[in-house]
Amino acid sequence: MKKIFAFFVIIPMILVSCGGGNKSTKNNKEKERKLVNIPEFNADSAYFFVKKQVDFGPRVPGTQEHKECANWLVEKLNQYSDTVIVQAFKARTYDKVTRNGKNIIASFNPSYTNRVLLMAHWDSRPFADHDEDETKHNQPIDGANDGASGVGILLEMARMFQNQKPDIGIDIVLFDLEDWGPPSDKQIYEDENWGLGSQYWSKNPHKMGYTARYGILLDMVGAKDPQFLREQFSEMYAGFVMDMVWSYAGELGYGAYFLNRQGYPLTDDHVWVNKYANIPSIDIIHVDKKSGNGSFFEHWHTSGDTMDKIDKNTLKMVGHVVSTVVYNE
Ligand code: AHN
Ligand code: ZN
Repeated sequence: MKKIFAFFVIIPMILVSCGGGNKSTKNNKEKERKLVNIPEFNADSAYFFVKKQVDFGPRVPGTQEHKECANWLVEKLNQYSDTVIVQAFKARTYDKVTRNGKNIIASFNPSYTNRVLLMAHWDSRPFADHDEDETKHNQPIDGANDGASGVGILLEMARMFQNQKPDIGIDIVLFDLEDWGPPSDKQIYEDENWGLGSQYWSKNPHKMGYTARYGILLDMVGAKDPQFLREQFSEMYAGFVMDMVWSYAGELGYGAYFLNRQGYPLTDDHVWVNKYANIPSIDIIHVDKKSGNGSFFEHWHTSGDTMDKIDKNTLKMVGHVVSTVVYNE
């Protein structure tokens, strides 16, 4: 009886440990090794980069604050990356005024063909048209979350890449003139009035024939307890990127923020990158049904989008997820 027991219990155990079980351990180890080896994303540093932008004042195209911030962004990116290209362009806003913009592109391993694109917008909105105080509707916003948060995370990632080069090519593109869409009370909404810098870059990339395997856009990624839903255009154009990023987020323990729920379709910079540059790209963007504006984070396009709304834990989480994606390539 004992011998029979040994045959039925021990033999299958040996088979399992020599077969499939072994293989999955090896895969896990390989995965773990990379996950462990990635440098830690420094949220204090990212926070400082967000604050530095906000301290210039609203980065409204055409202003001195905008110019000074551009100079600083170029200086930092020159310090961290292999090449920086400033792409100056002209674009017509909804009010039929032609304005000057600057897209800022920093590249790592510029000769590699295997590339990933990381994006954010660095301009801030000229009007707080969603403020409950109407007298503020014509004032520009600080855009601590709407703009500066994504840029701050990408600057910190650039600093990481300098310390530890990823095995792939990376391009960080900071778009200008994202946020000069018409004020909401004008009721002349058109998708084409948003994302003027990304429309320009997507039709005229900084390098002829430029492409990347996929892109990730960060927009409003710094407020406390964010809700990142599976935005619909991202799902449509770049489902595999969505699946990959959301599954890393889940694995890293952030499933309560990177929700596996369908979000609205949102016209943001990634739409133009998908449409015109044909690079499958997703948008990580904070949407919140509870907010007064019905969709985005609470202080969206108000005078309240200030530094005190920025939470280091959120910067840390998003930086951790995106850097994990990049270093596992
Ligand atoms: C919409 O209002 C649908 N898109 C604007 C995207 C945006 C503005 N992101 C930040 N500011
Ligand atoms: Zn905005």
